[in-house]
Amino acid sequence: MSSDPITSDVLALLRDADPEIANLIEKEGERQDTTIELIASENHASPAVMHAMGTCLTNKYAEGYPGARYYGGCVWHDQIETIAIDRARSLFGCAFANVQPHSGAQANAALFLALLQPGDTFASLELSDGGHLSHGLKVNMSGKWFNPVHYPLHYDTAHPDFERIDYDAVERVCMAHKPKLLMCGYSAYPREIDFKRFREIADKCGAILHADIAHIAGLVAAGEHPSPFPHCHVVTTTTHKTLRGPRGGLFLTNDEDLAKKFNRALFPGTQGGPLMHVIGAKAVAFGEALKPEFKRYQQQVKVNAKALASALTERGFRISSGGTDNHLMLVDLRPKSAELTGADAERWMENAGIICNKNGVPQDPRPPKQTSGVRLGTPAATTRGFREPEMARIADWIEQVLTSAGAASVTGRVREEVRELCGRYPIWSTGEPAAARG
Ligand code: DSN
Repeated sequence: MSSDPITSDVLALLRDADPEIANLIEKEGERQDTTIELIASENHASPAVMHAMGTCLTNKYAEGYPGARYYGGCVWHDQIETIAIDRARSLFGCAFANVQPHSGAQANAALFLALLQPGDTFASLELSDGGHLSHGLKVNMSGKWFNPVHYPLHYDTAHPDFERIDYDAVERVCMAHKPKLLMCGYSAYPREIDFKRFREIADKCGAILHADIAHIAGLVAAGEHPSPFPHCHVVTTTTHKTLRGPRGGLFLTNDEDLAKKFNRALFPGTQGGPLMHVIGAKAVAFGEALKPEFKRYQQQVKVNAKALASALTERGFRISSGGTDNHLMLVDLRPKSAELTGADAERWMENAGIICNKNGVPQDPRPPKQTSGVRLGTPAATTRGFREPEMARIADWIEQVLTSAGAASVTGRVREEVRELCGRYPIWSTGEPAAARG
């Protein structure tokens, strides 16, 4: 039975209406409650955020923008969307926000439509080194209809910035290819991004600078990662990762002309009706993020990430780039065992109740479905109240499970210990995420 009061309320109704789905939602609530979530892009949204999503707002078409809709009956929707926009602007300190993107990838697709013509060149990080599929993967629209060129990390082990962005190489790539758009912001990069340096390069090669801060949005909002503003022309993000809101996307800028272009490219360019129930929940989440306890939460996310990275290093794992400045780390499993793949590690850890995803490490010789590493993040575990001692325990459990090659006797014991620890840190015990209670 889930400790989440919203899911419990909904289940009471659903059990009669649709017992089959009710049963599966109940199992998922129980899974989240009793396992440790280390997927760096996931979090536990508050009951208030989840509640806003499960309301009558879902029933309404509100194509257009506040005050300029294509449907009647939008009076309350206009107010809700305007509040969401105003809170997003305050949170990120910028002049314009569009809260309608259904996801980060949708926001990026609209950005391409707004700023580029088919065949135009843009620059982004080598995707296998931490980029995102919407940053130029061959099978994605961004890679099929546009011309991505990629910049590297430092790959020389002797270099002091080993596995960090090679800014000189970014400049070389950009000066050679003159991209219209220069993208920074990543899915698996554990270090701070130097937005100022990126802007210098963008100005030199004549590119528009775009930051995709999907992963670090919560840290940025809390002042725990440097802001992309005033350096970046345009910013996209998701709202459900470190930002701890509903699943969705967001666009931000200080440039009125670019804001207008993006608005048209999103609607009617790439999306129809906005998900008003999600926009209501975004407003609630942005309100939560404006509170002082959100900063304390983000500080603890970083402290926990550093603690987990150190504890894993002490136990013989290699952390890509030697550590982390943000909420995530890439764990290279090879120093522990040459045979161990990320796919095996993900499966064995899940058997023990520790959830993560396999992830390539920079220059990984193994294919994406195997990988030599796993990506771990602390946003969700921090939400439920875990601190440094729990990070050390998690590192112990990971080592025990992986050195036993997933032996049933070890994973079974660890599964029970994980369940016991999670029982002492229920995600939703008082109606607020544990860490928000201060
Ligand atoms: N799929 C997300 C992640 O896990 O990083 C990025 O959108």
